[in-house]
Amino acid sequence: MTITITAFETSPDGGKGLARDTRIRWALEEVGQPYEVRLVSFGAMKEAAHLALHPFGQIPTYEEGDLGLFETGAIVLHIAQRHAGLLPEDANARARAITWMFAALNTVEPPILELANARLLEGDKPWSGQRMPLVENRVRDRLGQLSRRLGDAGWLDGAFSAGDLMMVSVLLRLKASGMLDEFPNLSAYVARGETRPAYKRAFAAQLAVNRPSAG
Ligand code: GTB
Repeated sequence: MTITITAFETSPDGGKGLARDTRIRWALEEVGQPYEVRLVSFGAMKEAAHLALHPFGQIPTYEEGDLGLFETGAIVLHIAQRHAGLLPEDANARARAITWMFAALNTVEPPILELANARLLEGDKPWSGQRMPLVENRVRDRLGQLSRRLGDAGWLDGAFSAGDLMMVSVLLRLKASGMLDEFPNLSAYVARGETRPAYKRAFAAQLAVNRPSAG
Protein backbone atom coordinates (compact mmCIF):
# COMPACT_ATOMS: atom_id res chain seq x y z
CA MET A 1 0.00 0.00 0.00
CA THR A 2 1.31 3.44 -0.88
CA ILE A 3 2.47 5.59 2.01
CA THR A 4 1.90 9.32 1.57
CA ILE A 5 3.18 11.94 3.95
CA THR A 6 2.69 15.69 3.92
CA ALA A 7 5.42 18.32 4.10
CA PHE A 8 5.74 22.07 3.74
CA GLU A 9 5.50 23.31 0.16
CA THR A 10 8.22 25.74 1.28
CA SER A 11 9.83 25.12 4.64
CA PRO A 12 10.65 28.26 6.69
CA ASP A 13 14.10 26.78 7.35
CA GLY A 14 14.92 26.77 3.63
CA GLY A 15 15.92 23.09 3.64
CA LYS A 16 17.88 22.68 6.88
CA GLY A 17 15.78 19.61 7.60
CA LEU A 18 14.26 20.97 10.80
CA ALA A 19 10.61 20.66 9.80
CA ARG A 20 9.15 17.49 11.21
CA ASP A 21 8.55 15.66 7.96
CA THR A 22 12.30 14.90 8.08
CA ARG A 23 11.72 12.62 11.08
CA ILE A 24 9.12 10.65 9.16
CA ARG A 25 11.24 10.49 6.03
CA TRP A 26 14.15 9.25 8.16
CA ALA A 27 12.08 6.53 9.82
CA LEU A 28 10.75 5.34 6.45
CA GLU A 29 14.27 5.30 5.01
CA GLU A 30 15.55 3.30 8.00
CA VAL A 31 12.95 0.58 7.44
CA GLY A 32 13.24 0.70 3.65
CA GLN A 33 9.69 1.76 2.89
CA PRO A 34 9.09 3.91 -0.21
CA TYR A 35 6.80 6.88 0.24
CA GLU A 36 5.18 9.71 -1.61
CA VAL A 37 4.98 13.30 -0.44
CA ARG A 38 2.09 15.72 -0.80
CA LEU A 39 3.35 19.27 -0.39
CA VAL A 40 1.00 21.69 1.33
CA SER A 41 1.04 25.45 1.59
CA PHE A 42 0.40 27.26 4.89
CA GLY A 43 -3.03 28.19 3.53
CA ALA A 44 -3.95 24.66 2.49
CA MET A 45 -2.98 23.36 5.94
CA LYS A 46 -5.86 25.28 7.44
CA GLU A 47 -8.44 24.15 4.89
CA ALA A 48 -11.05 21.47 5.46
CA ALA A 49 -9.38 18.74 3.41
CA HIS A 50 -6.17 18.91 5.46
CA LEU A 51 -7.95 19.56 8.76
CA ALA A 52 -9.83 16.29 8.27
CA LEU A 53 -6.45 14.58 8.42
CA HIS A 54 -4.76 16.87 10.94
CA PRO A 55 -7.07 18.62 13.43
CA PHE A 56 -4.42 21.25 14.23
CA GLY A 57 -3.72 22.11 10.61
CA GLN A 58 -0.05 21.11 10.61
CA ILE A 59 2.42 18.83 8.87
CA PRO A 60 3.44 16.06 8.86
CA THR A 61 0.64 13.58 8.29
CA TYR A 62 0.78 9.96 7.21
CA GLU A 63 -1.66 8.07 5.01
CA GLU A 64 -1.60 4.40 4.18
CA GLY A 65 -4.76 2.86 2.74
CA ASP A 66 -7.60 3.93 4.98
CA LEU A 67 -5.28 4.84 7.86
CA GLY A 68 -4.61 8.52 8.46
CA LEU A 69 -2.24 9.64 11.23
CA PHE A 70 -0.85 12.89 12.56
CA GLU A 71 1.76 13.63 15.30
CA THR A 72 5.33 12.71 14.55
CA GLY A 73 5.66 10.52 17.63
CA ALA A 74 2.64 8.43 16.70
CA ILE A 75 3.72 8.18 13.08
CA VAL A 76 7.29 7.08 13.85
CA LEU A 77 6.00 4.58 16.42
CA HIS A 78 3.57 3.19 13.87
CA ILE A 79 6.34 2.79 11.28
CA ALA A 80 8.65 1.22 13.85
CA GLN A 81 6.00 -1.26 14.98
CA ARG A 82 5.02 -2.25 11.44
CA HIS A 83 8.49 -2.73 10.00
CA ALA A 84 11.73 -4.19 11.30
CA GLY A 85 14.71 -1.95 11.92
CA LEU A 86 13.73 0.65 14.48
CA LEU A 87 12.72 -1.31 17.58
CA PRO A 88 14.46 -4.25 19.26
CA GLU A 89 12.81 -7.68 19.32
CA ASP A 90 13.28 -8.13 23.07
CA ALA A 91 10.12 -6.85 24.80
CA ASN A 92 11.92 -4.93 27.56
CA ALA A 93 14.43 -3.36 25.20
CA ARG A 94 11.52 -2.40 22.92
CA ALA A 95 9.71 -0.72 25.81
CA ARG A 96 12.87 1.18 26.73
CA ALA A 97 13.35 2.37 23.13
CA ILE A 98 9.76 3.66 23.13
CA THR A 99 10.46 5.34 26.46
CA TRP A 100 13.32 7.26 24.81
CA MET A 101 10.96 8.38 22.05
CA PHE A 102 8.65 9.84 24.67
CA ALA A 103 11.57 11.34 26.58
CA ALA A 104 12.76 13.08 23.41
CA LEU A 105 9.32 14.53 22.68
CA ASN A 106 8.03 15.22 26.19
CA THR A 107 11.11 16.00 28.25
CA VAL A 108 13.92 17.19 25.99
CA GLU A 109 12.03 18.94 23.19
CA PRO A 110 9.82 21.32 25.25
CA PRO A 111 12.68 23.49 26.62
CA ILE A 112 14.27 23.51 23.15
CA LEU A 113 11.02 24.74 21.60
CA GLU A 114 10.71 27.30 24.35
CA LEU A 115 14.17 28.59 23.46
CA ALA A 116 13.29 28.75 19.75
CA ASN A 117 10.11 30.69 20.56
CA ALA A 118 11.95 33.01 22.95
CA ARG A 119 14.45 33.86 20.23
CA LEU A 120 12.15 34.02 17.22
CA LEU A 121 8.95 35.42 18.67
CA GLU A 122 10.00 37.30 21.79
CA GLY A 123 13.53 38.48 21.03
CA ASP A 124 12.33 42.06 20.53
CA LYS A 125 10.43 42.30 23.83
CA PRO A 126 11.89 44.58 26.50
CA TRP A 127 12.06 41.71 29.01
CA SER A 128 13.67 39.28 26.59
CA GLY A 129 17.25 39.97 27.74
CA GLN A 130 16.35 39.08 31.32
CA ARG A 131 14.40 35.96 30.45
CA MET A 132 16.73 34.48 27.85
CA PRO A 133 19.40 33.15 30.27
CA LEU A 134 16.67 31.34 32.22
CA VAL A 135 15.34 29.70 29.09
CA GLU A 136 18.84 28.80 27.90
CA ASN A 137 19.74 27.29 31.25
CA ARG A 138 16.66 25.08 31.21
CA VAL A 139 17.93 23.65 27.94
CA ARG A 140 21.45 23.28 29.39
CA ASP A 141 20.10 21.42 32.41
CA ARG A 142 18.36 18.88 30.20
CA LEU A 143 21.36 18.51 27.93
CA GLY A 144 23.58 17.95 30.97
CA GLN A 145 21.31 15.18 32.22
CA LEU A 146 21.12 13.55 28.81
CA SER A 147 24.87 13.88 28.32
CA ARG A 148 25.55 12.15 31.65
CA ARG A 149 23.20 9.29 30.76
CA LEU A 150 24.66 8.82 27.27
CA GLY A 151 28.25 8.89 28.55
CA ASP A 152 30.52 7.40 25.93
CA ALA A 153 27.88 5.05 24.49
CA GLY A 154 27.06 5.22 20.79
CA TRP A 155 23.29 5.19 21.26
CA LEU A 156 20.94 5.63 24.19
CA ASP A 157 20.20 1.96 24.85
CA GLY A 158 22.20 -0.55 22.88
CA ALA A 159 21.63 -0.53 19.13
CA PHE A 160 20.24 2.49 17.24
CA SER A 161 16.47 2.66 17.66
CA ALA A 162 13.45 4.88 17.10
CA GLY A 163 14.37 6.44 20.45
CA ASP A 164 17.67 7.66 19.00
CA LEU A 165 15.98 8.77 15.78
CA MET A 166 13.66 10.97 17.78
CA MET A 167 16.31 12.24 20.20
CA VAL A 168 18.76 13.15 17.43
CA SER A 169 15.93 14.87 15.51
CA VAL A 170 15.07 16.93 18.59
CA LEU A 171 18.71 17.87 19.30
CA LEU A 172 19.33 18.87 15.68
CA ARG A 173 17.19 21.93 16.33
CA LEU A 174 20.00 23.19 18.62
CA LYS A 175 22.86 22.71 16.21
CA ALA A 176 22.93 26.29 14.93
CA SER A 177 22.82 27.72 18.47
CA GLY A 178 26.23 26.28 19.38
CA MET A 179 24.78 25.00 22.64
CA LEU A 180 25.33 21.38 21.69
CA ASP A 181 29.07 22.05 21.49
CA GLU A 182 29.08 22.48 25.27
CA PHE A 183 28.38 18.73 25.42
CA PRO A 184 30.86 17.01 23.10
CA ASN A 185 29.31 13.57 23.53
CA LEU A 186 25.91 14.95 22.46
CA SER A 187 27.45 16.70 19.44
CA ALA A 188 29.09 13.42 18.48
CA TYR A 189 25.80 11.58 19.04
CA VAL A 190 23.95 13.94 16.71
CA ALA A 191 26.73 13.68 14.13
CA ARG A 192 26.43 9.87 14.32
CA GLY A 193 22.75 10.17 13.53
CA GLU A 194 23.42 12.52 10.64
CA THR A 195 25.92 10.14 9.08
CA ARG A 196 23.44 7.29 8.86
CA PRO A 197 22.66 6.64 5.19
CA ALA A 198 18.92 6.71 5.92
CA TYR A 199 19.20 10.16 7.49
CA LYS A 200 21.23 11.40 4.54
CA ARG A 201 18.57 10.19 2.11
CA ALA A 202 15.81 11.82 4.17
CA PHE A 203 17.73 15.08 4.38
CA ALA A 204 18.45 15.11 0.65
CA ALA A 205 14.78 14.45 -0.15
CA GLN A 206 13.55 17.41 1.88
CA LEU A 207 16.36 19.59 0.51
CA ALA A 208 15.31 18.76 -3.03
CA VAL A 209 11.90 20.27 -2.23
CA ASN A 210 13.19 23.37 -0.51
CA ARG A 211 16.34 24.11 -2.52
CA PRO A 212 15.96 22.24 -5.80
CA SER A 213 19.26 23.67 -7.10
CA ALA A 214 21.28 22.36 -4.11
CA GLY A 215 21.44 18.74 -5.25
N1 GTB B 1 3.32 17.88 17.71
C1 GTB B 1 3.30 17.95 16.27
C2 GTB B 1 4.13 16.81 15.69
O1 GTB B 1 5.10 16.40 16.32
O2 GTB B 1 3.79 16.31 14.59
C3 GTB B 1 3.84 19.31 15.85
C4 GTB B 1 3.76 19.49 14.35
C5 GTB B 1 4.32 20.83 13.94
O3 GTB B 1 4.83 21.62 14.77
N2 GTB B 1 4.24 21.11 12.65
C6 GTB B 1 4.74 22.36 12.12
C7 GTB B 1 3.63 23.04 11.33
O4 GTB B 1 2.91 22.43 10.61
C8 GTB B 1 5.90 22.08 11.15
S1 GTB B 1 7.23 21.25 11.94
N3 GTB B 1 3.54 24.37 11.48
C9 GTB B 1 2.58 25.16 10.75
C10 GTB B 1 1.46 25.62 11.60
O5 GTB B 1 1.38 25.24 12.79
O6 GTB B 1 0.65 26.39 11.08
C11 GTB B 1 7.82 22.53 13.11
C12 GTB B 1 8.92 23.36 12.50
C13 GTB B 1 8.63 24.35 11.60
C14 GTB B 1 9.66 25.14 11.08
C15 GTB B 1 10.95 24.92 11.49
N4 GTB B 1 12.00 25.72 10.97
O7 GTB B 1 11.79 26.52 10.06
O8 GTB B 1 13.15 25.63 11.46
C16 GTB B 1 11.24 23.91 12.40
C17 GTB B 1 10.21 23.12 12.91
